[in-house]
Amino acid sequence: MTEPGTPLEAVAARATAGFRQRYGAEPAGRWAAPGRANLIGEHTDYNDGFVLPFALPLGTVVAAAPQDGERWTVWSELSEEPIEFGAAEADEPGRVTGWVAYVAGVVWALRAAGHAVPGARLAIASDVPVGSGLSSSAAIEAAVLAALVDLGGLDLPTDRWPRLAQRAENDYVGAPTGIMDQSAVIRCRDGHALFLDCRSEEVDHIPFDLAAAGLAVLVIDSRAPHRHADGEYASRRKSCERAAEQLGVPALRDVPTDGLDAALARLDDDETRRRVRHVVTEDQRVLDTVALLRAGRVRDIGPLLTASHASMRDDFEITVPEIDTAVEAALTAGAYGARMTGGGFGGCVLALVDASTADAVAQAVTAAYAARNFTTPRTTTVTPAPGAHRLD
Ligand code: GAF
Repeated sequence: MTEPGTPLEAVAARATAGFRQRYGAEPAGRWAAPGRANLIGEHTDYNDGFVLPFALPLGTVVAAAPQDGERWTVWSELSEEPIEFGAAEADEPGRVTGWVAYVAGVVWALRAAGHAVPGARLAIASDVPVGSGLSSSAAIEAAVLAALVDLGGLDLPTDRWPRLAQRAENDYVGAPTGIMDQSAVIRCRDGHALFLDCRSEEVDHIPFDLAAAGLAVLVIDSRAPHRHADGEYASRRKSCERAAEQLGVPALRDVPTDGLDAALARLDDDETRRRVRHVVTEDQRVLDTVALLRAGRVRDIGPLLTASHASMRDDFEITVPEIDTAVEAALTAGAYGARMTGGGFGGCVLALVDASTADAVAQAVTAAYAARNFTTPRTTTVTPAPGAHRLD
């Protein structure tokens, strides 16, 4: 099993070194944003429902300094040379592509909201793995947003950041995602999970003290290749929106759990019924998980996590064999609960385990993968970390 993430200082040191090397100057400051895992509440955010993510001790750090004019120069560990774009490219969604689009998207969203975004040089380092479903893109958006807001002295309270970062992703990059990831990487607190009502954007910070309960959350990176994830995500979202329309409600969040059977009876195809059942039951599982955590019954959330996984596998149909194998192996090895986290079609699994058994569970998953000739998974334990913040 690998150790929990690189300390943020090490990532920050890489961002600073990159800044000095590429720009021959000192950064004016450094801003960090974490990756996230979602404890429970999947594909509920764009249905105006509930989610319960927590920030990971894996971070993205932006070292930045202002530069004259409306120009943004960006280097990251993903690129050899810095990439530059100006206001014309930033103002036209889709013009900047690849990973820099997340940066250009933030500039665009700020400008579209009427803010005078300062020109800047940025150097980005990250240990949030790309393509593992841990929100590496939201981490870039949030760290860049934090840097630009500070450098420009913009009047923009943090509770408005998630919508701006989401706009960057929806309208500039073109991914129709919900509000969860940006909210998580911006609003999470150390030692807590973030209970977010995705309609009102009200949050409650729920203590999630694993160590006190002798527990650990094991993150298993399935390393499964993403299989048409973008198209499948968009089609799930459409199908939920169509179902809400058929049921005459603003969003599936408005279908009450005790009215689920009646609602399902009004839908005319089985696939849509299963999609709706996932969303409505998942919202309820989030509420039940929050109630248990509030009562200090952390271990008892296990069955809810596993039920969430079954619902994603059977009703929402967003899991893949590597992911299901990881969940089954973790449960067989004694995990209290396990589920895929994130959008699906690959990515990571979370398993709630006794801290003393984390290694054994990780080994059992690795053995199950070997037996099926899957690429060896990466495993690590994590604890809830803080959201985006300025380092210095
Ligand atoms: C992805 C999206 F970005 C989120 O908005 C959310 O819908 C999630 O998938 C599924 O819960 O991470």
